[in-house]
Amino acid sequence: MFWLFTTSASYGANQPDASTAMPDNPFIQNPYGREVFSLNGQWTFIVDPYENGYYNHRYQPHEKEGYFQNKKARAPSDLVEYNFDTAKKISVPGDWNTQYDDLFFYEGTVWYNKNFHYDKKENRTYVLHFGAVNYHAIVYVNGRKVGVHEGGFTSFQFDISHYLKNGDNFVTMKVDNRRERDQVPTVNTDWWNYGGITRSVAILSLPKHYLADYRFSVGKDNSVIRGSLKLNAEAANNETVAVAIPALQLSKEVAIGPDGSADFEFSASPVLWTPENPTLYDVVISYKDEEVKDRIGFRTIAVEGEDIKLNGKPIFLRGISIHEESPLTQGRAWSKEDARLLLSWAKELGCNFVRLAHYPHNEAMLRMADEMGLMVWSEIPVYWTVLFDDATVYQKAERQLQEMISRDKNRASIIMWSVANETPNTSERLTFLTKLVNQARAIDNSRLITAAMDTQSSSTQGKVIDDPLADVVDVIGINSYCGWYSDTAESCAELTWQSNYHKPIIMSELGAGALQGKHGGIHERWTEEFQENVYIHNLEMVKNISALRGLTPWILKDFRSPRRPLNDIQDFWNRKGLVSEKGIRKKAWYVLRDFYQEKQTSD
Ligand code: GCB
Repeated sequence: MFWLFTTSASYGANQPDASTAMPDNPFIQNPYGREVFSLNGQWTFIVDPYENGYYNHRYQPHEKEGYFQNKKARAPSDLVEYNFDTAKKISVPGDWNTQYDDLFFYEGTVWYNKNFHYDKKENRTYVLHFGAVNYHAIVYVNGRKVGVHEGGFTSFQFDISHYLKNGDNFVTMKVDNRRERDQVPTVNTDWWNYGGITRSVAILSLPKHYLADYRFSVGKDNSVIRGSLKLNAEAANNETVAVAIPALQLSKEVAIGPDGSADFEFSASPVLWTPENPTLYDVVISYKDEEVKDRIGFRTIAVEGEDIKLNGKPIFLRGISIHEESPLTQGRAWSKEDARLLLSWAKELGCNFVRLAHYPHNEAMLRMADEMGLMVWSEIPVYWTVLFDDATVYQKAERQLQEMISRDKNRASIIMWSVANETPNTSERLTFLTKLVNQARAIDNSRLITAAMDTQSSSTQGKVIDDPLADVVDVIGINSYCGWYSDTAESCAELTWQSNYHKPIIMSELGAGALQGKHGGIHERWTEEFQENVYIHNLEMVKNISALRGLTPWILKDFRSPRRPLNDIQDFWNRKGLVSEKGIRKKAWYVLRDFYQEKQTSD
């Protein structure tokens, strides 16, 4: 058993001035299955491009006068050059770029503040939980720093029991989304660098000793359900946790070891989770006064030769790639409604699989995928050219990998973790990614590991997949834009693909750009007909890849990207969506839908 866990005591809680406190790890499993006090809604904010609220004029961090003090002028003569009470309002969750026109391109520091009243009780643990903040967050409660977090797409939390008061409180945050070379992702990506508190914020009220983490899985031959669980602290003698799966008439008192953890097992043959029948079971875990409920599916996933097997049966992954952008409003997606709509489009396309690119998506998306029956590729933003020879960058990537797996390990929908997208074929990269792959396997040996690669070479016969990373992963992802960045669409159908790895291949990207509603000839760029033609010939081409076990074309919906400035066509949208940013289908949509329909009948 491997736990991504350290007790909260080693972090901020007992060190009131924990200036470098890192978030408590792991993520408390199923935070919204606990007693939750939401901090979503209107916050106030101050844009601070010079970081005046953090540094003094000698460029030393403020100790007393920073904006985190949330100071007020008490007398008319007082000088306080900021005021959260009169500052503009901003919705949380939500990126700042799409809430104010003048922040559309803004990258830098923004301060957030929220005042709230809280009825604090004795003998409880209070944890401040964030779904995600892009990119760097420093969090203060009632003027005192509780911790920092780096990484824009993973959840984190701080034990604030010693900072929270009974009565009026405030949370202040410095959020900075500047891009830097030593970050993950690095400075250049092909997506919008939406800044802000982009996912939900809540205070979790927990017992002093609580159930921190748990994990369920089913044995290969579907005769046993295994699980493990962990308390936030060491356990006293003879302590037990009750675990039940009522629909299977299973329940058990599990004895906890002195370190606060336990393993358990039930003889059981649950109905296995599949995209056609995404069965989820209520599980109930009770420890002292706390009862945590979750909905969990059971399935196995494995690779055998060139096959991917779900519950022992070979499958073909009819997929589509998706960025975390709202189909309902502008900007980052975060809600259940966003998730439901995006995934229902994928379903209408005939998908049984989605690639959630290029970073871990919000938890609602994974829970919705569990419910709706979509298998998932989940990825960390090791994208293009992060600094592969930098040990600190490696640590950042590994931490994001751990945070992703820690949060989502109970989601049946996730069948593979991806460690990278389109990285250069160098020895530093191979060392870096091999370490990540090994780490992912050590934490979670129940899923497949993949990476999207664009390092193919050409022979006289066609394309050859030759990347040493292919030796390391379980499933090879290949990104190829035949007919868009190279070759003509017509030549793609003739292209053959060679792989000597004897592993399943997923065509993890293919596609072309089109402005929805622009029509013309099949060789006129940006028309729906051009995009449609590229799809027709690429879908012929993929039939030549004998080890092909799935595809996730690029991409479901047009998405924002600063790399796409072409006036009147792109206007800062990447136009490779099968639907426009308004949800209108382009012609290529129907080509892929027909291909998937055919595939489904022939499989
Ligand atoms: C890629 C990247 C993806 C880009 C896409 C494009 O290979 O993986 O992030 O958005 O190409 O549109 O060029």
